[in-house]
Amino acid sequence: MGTALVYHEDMTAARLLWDDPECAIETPERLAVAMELLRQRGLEQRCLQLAAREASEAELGLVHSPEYVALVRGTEALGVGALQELSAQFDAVYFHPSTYHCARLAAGAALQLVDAVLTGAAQNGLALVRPPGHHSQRAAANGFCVFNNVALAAEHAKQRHGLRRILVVDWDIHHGQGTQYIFEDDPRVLYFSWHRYEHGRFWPYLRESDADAVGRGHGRGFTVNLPWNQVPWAPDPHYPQTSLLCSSWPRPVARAVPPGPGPTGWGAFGPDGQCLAPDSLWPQVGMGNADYVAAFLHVLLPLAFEFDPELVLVSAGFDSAIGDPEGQMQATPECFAHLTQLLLALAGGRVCAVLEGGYHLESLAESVCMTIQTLLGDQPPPLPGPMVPCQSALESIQSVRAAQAPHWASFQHPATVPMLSPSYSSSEGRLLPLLPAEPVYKAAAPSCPDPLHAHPLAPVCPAVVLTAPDAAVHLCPRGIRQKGAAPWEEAEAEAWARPHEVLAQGEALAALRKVLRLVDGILDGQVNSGIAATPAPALSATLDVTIRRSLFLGVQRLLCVAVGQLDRPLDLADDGRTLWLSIRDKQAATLSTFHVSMPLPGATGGFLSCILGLVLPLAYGFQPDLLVVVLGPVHGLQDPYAALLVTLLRVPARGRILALVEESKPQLAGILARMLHGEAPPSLGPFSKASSEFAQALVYLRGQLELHWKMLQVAAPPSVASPGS
Ligand code: Q9C
Ligand code: ZN
Repeated sequence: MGTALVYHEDMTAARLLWDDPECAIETPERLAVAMELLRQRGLEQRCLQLAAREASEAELGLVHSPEYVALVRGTEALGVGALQELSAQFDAVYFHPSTYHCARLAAGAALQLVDAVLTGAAQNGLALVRPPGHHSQRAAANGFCVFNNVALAAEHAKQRHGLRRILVVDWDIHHGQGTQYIFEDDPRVLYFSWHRYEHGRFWPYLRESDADAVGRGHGRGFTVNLPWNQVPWAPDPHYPQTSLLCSSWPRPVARAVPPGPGPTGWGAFGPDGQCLAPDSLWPQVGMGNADYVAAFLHVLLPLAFEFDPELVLVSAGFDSAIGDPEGQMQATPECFAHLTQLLLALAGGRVCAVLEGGYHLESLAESVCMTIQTLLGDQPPPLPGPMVPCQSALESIQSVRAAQAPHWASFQHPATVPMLSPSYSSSEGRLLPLLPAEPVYKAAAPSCPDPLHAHPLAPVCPAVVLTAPDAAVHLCPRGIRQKGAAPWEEAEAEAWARPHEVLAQGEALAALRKVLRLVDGILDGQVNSGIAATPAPALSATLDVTIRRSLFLGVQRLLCVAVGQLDRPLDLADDGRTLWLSIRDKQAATLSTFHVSMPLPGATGGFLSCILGLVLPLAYGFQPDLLVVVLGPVHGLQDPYAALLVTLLRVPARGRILALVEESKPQLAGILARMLHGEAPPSLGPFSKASSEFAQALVYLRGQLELHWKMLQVAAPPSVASPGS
């Protein structure tokens, strides 16, 4: 089952026939240029290519009134004067004699995509269409939209396929008010939209685009609006003095930057030639990668997992990407790879994206490629720029969480504790070493021999390393080949094992030899990820050797997520190269910025808030070169939880994962192997709320860590304009 790409060249026929600056950006080239880049990159050829069909009038009737459909049908026969006159009756709309045909193809493409995914012909897909749909209402065209393609797809999935829970994610930079109106009283469709809002001063200037519009009647809590209020002419005064991306697209090649003091030095340029320059030169205007990822981690995903959708529809507008004249945002195309991969953890991976806006041709085409490539299973490239959400974004996130709290258990816990004084104390009462003053990304200098590319990495088969031969059956799920590399020489492995008596014994040493082979294989790029099993008593020691070997080989940032009773290597330096996160039967504690301990979450809600609220924000802030995830004794995670943990961690770790498990758990190893291979995790089942102790632990850790790990923030810090308050 692959990725469907639904398209028809006829959709390039409609165009603006008179002078109208507002509509001039919605051009046929949008589709042509995106398709051309997909071809050039060899992506079209990797997809299941489907020629779009026209939606029938009956299908259009799922959402639109017969009178409105008849009105649009009538435009086929109109002359230019009459078309212009009719267009003027709507807000930001133009009709062309081919509009009816194009709009029926666009709607049909969305329906076809849903059919392909719900019948199992494809696992996921993208419909490249125009005109767009999300502003279109039951009886009105609006904002370049004629028929509401995504709303029709959702209604079709409900009525023809019997679905009861559909998530619509609208990442276009405009509010899809059309979709909101259509489903505002419908609890079967959860509609999430972020949009440029500027406190109501941005098109379409609607009161109901604000965070306090949550739906009506039975649909209360099933409309989620995240308005962006940062205004381009007022740079964020709170934005930290860090580097950020130039606000130009395409990325500039290295150029001279005036000398002067700066937190990371001057004139730093990233590997792709993006310019990392001091804040004062390019103040933040519009939202960037960190803001979008924070919105997903702290707003959309908690709700989405609590909702547990059967299908995810994406109103995939790319006017929210850098360079777009409408959005004026800063998020780079790579961000859409990350957003897409995060969504693939939902609904068994059934994700259908349908194009909406996107008016900067190059940025649009690049972002479309990122989305398709991620749907195809390739690993996202790293996100450029510092992972620090801006003040304005945090205010928006805080307000939507507050507005939705009555409707979602995920938001019903206290969000903040009073700011702690600088002398932090751990839960054990000891004084903590003060958080280092240097910015997070200091440790994030160019790193280990990682073949980092500007484009997603092609999927690489995860290696599966075994100890007991009879476990092979479970450890090699269908479709996953086992790498047949020879284990390490015994003498060499013994040298690495030396401090650990437990590794001297035959079976443990045999496992270690394979684990070391795997570490080397991941770090020299032979495999992207792998899973290894070892005898339970040898797990902590094997982990210690794994970490030492990785650091020896030059890993600059190693994230270790240790679940269960495992020991942190005693001599592990607290130098920022290793971030140790343990989840076990102990109290929450921050023993340093790079050594965090969290209790085991009992309930679904606790587990989700641990992953989304703590683990992923730390991983995004740290940007590991390698993630070692270990499930040790008494790890307490049922298989679906472990599967979700690994699936979600793949995104910030960009697939570079080494999973260690006990050899007595072949079934767990098999599930993790499938996750590393890109299979979607199973649903967690009915949602249960986190215990208040667990929620408190999370709040405590956030309070301890968010000054350093800025992606943990779910609320804006107190204003710098009023110190001492
Ligand atoms: N300067 C879509 O992206 N013009 N529609 C707003 C503000 C209308 C956008 C003018 C923009 C419609 C699908
Ligand atoms: Zn838009």
